[in-house]
Amino acid sequence: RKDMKTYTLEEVRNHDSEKKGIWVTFGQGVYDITKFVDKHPGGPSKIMMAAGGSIDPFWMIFANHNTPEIHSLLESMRIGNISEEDAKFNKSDLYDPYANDPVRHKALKVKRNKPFCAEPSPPLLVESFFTPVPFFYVRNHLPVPEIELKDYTLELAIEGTTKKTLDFKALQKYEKRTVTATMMCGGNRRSEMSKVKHLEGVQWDVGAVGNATWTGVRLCDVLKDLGVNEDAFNHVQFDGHDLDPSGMPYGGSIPISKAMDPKADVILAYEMNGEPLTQDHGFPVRVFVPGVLGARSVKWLSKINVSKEESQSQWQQGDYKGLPPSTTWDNVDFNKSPAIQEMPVMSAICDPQDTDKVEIKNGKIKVKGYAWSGGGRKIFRVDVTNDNGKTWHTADLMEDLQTNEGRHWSWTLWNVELPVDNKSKEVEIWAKAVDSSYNVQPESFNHIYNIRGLLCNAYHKIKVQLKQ
Ligand code: MTE
Ligand code: MO
Repeated sequence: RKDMKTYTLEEVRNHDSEKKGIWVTFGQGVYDITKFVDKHPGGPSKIMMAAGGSIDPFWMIFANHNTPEIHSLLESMRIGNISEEDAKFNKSDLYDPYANDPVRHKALKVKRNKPFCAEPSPPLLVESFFTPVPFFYVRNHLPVPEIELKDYTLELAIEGTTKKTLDFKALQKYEKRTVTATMMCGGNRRSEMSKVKHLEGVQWDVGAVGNATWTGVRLCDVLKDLGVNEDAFNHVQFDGHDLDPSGMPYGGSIPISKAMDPKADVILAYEMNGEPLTQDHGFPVRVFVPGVLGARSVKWLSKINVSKEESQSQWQQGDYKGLPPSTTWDNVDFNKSPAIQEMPVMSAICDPQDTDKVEIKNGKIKVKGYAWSGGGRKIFRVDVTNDNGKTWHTADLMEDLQTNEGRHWSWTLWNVELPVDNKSKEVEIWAKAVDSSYNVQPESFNHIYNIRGLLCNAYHKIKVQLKQ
């Protein structure tokens, strides 16, 4: 690479538009990314922020870009170098925006460090109906913002115009409510879908899910007090205090019908399992939306905006959508697919885990897991087989708290004893759940594959070794 042409920072700076060509630097390299801009998975606007400049600081925020695949993609667009002095100058004012992230429990398995993404081990997950907060999965997209309670404000707006600003005390004046509910990431179990074809994104196992009590005030009470007329709008948008390098917050939205329905139990939560929210889970206030994917439960809530439109955030418009199986990164049109809200029926085997060695007791092995469906649908049944579906065993569903029709927000833990053939060394176990709309999980990932790796709800299949 030493034989390549050397450019000045001035020359790079001049290439900041489609007309003149779009150049960026990374370390000492100069790259012509003009043709790549439209294909950038994060959207052209994100990558255009770096046009004519150094992408190093962006990659400190979007640290997940720091992979061998992306480096070789970038190298293929290299046109030259900047001088060593210029590269030093580019780096001089870098600081790590993740330096102040909180300390996490060792039991969380880190899937990505910056931004922080981690999940508990599956056997630990099904030990308790309520997931202890230190073991609750964390999914951050940006550095964790540090907010002091005395400085916290929540802006309430209608079509972008601020109508009211609440501090923490003002928010607490609304009636205190608690809802018990499960939250699941839209990408839970992505690592299994990845086996069909490689997927970008956090390689979640089955642990991007947890169950907790969420205490705070009802969104419908706050919106009613604001005088919102449900029929005049379509969506309620949420922004977080976590900002990307251009100053854009994490954001998402839900339909106004859900936001204003007291029975939808949408909470502006300041407690989780009876304790103030921790920094990772959105201190001091997050919205919690039961029955929908985690992405809409915006943490570090800074603003609520009632609108005719959905959130324009990248995470509502260009991510967390269910795409068709044959769509590729070259032909994807995110406008054609609706944003995911309610999640489909899901289950997973948690104990034992794939490749575990299992003890046989009285000719049987014990299997434990969870099942859950979005939209408040209850789990009616979990079917488990260890002979490729010739025989299905009905699992015992553990008792749970919420039985209200259509408001079954919590997961169902289950267990079953499977009779096994003493002579076999290995068994394959499959699990599938049935929800109260009699929705069933699809048998395999082959036909639900999508390039975002979302809605990964095929039968869970594991292989275990039998101890003889
Ligand atoms: N809210 C903000 N402000 N920033 C985020 O990165 N991640 C979302 C959602 N809310 C996110 C957010 C996603 S994708 C999920 S799955 C959940 O938060 C995870 O919540 P948890 O980290 O409390 O488990
Ligand atoms: Mo998520």
